[in-house]
Amino acid sequence: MKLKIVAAAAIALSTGMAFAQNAVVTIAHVGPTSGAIAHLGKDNENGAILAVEELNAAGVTIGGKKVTLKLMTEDDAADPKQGTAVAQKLADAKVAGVIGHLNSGTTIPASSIYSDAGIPQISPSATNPKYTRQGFKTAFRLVADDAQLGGTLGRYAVKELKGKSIAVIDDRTAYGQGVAQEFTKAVEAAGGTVVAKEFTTDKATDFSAILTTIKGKKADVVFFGGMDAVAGPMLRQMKSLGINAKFMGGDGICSTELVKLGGDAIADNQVYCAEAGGVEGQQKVGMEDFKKKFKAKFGTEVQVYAPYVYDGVKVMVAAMVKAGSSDPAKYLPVLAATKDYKGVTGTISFDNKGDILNGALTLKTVKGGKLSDIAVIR
Ligand code: ABU
Repeated sequence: MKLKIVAAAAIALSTGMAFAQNAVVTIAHVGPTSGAIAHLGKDNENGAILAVEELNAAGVTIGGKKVTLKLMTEDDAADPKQGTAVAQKLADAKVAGVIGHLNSGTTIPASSIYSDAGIPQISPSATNPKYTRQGFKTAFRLVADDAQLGGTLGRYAVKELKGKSIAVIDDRTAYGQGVAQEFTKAVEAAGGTVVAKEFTTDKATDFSAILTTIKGKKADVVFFGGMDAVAGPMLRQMKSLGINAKFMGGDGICSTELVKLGGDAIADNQVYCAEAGGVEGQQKVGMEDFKKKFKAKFGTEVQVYAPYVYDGVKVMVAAMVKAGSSDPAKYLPVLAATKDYKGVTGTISFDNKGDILNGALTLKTVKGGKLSDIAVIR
């Protein structure tokens, strides 16, 4: 675990702000910045850094006082135990709010610690429905959930891809298992047949046994509930075993990294996935501007969820400004009442569970070595 405090001092100096005279409000970001999906954790963390820098540069006034935002960044390594240790550390530090965690497997156990401490938590990417169904007033989510993801992808597999023999693999995580179950339910409800249910882990690298079983069942669609770091090597092994099936997954594989990891094992229109959010029409302009700004600052493309982290920080700070206080007890009800906040990820309002209202999905495929949008679905 590492603790870094970034942005505030540098911004204060570069903008000439009187850092020492401003009250400091500390917000934390948590994600896996080490391990197999560190590229996703770093992507999210960079979204938070960008938001805090912009807010400090523009100047933030809360309750009539100028404040400087300080960002604490923590690594949970996508590990549930490390996730709860970090959450306890942030609760002890009395941070004003938390943006994170990235994985459902860390977000859900951490959420009870934040709830006990009264600290608002916004997850930009955890999609397991349980997160916002525990009755915690402090839990918010900026993306659609696995029921929506798995349901849409399951129907698409049967109705659009015309899958006749569908295989399902999951990585046994809270996310992977949940999204695979929702996918299976939707396939069966749409009249499709699941011919194999296999599982692996989020650290596995050899899939030859389960892929050989799937090949024997003549699957024409393979769904994987898990993350890009596992899906990439799985796609390569499918190719080397001569499996030409379509490959589907949820938001965990819908990253720019998947295209790199899969490389020439990915044929055009073979891979289908869904990001658990999406913008249409005029809102695309804001998202494109964000992506350009992000690339200019960090030198990398957005993976998936950096824009949702960016909006998470901004919507949290907007609630503090509106409440006139960064005290969680005072700004939490204002955050919960957020209505029609215009973010780069779309219009943000929360329902009474803390879920995004009218959440979207963006269905994508890989074509020409790039992720390409098929449709935004609500
Ligand atoms: N939603 C995909 C990645 C994060 C999760 O575990 O939910």
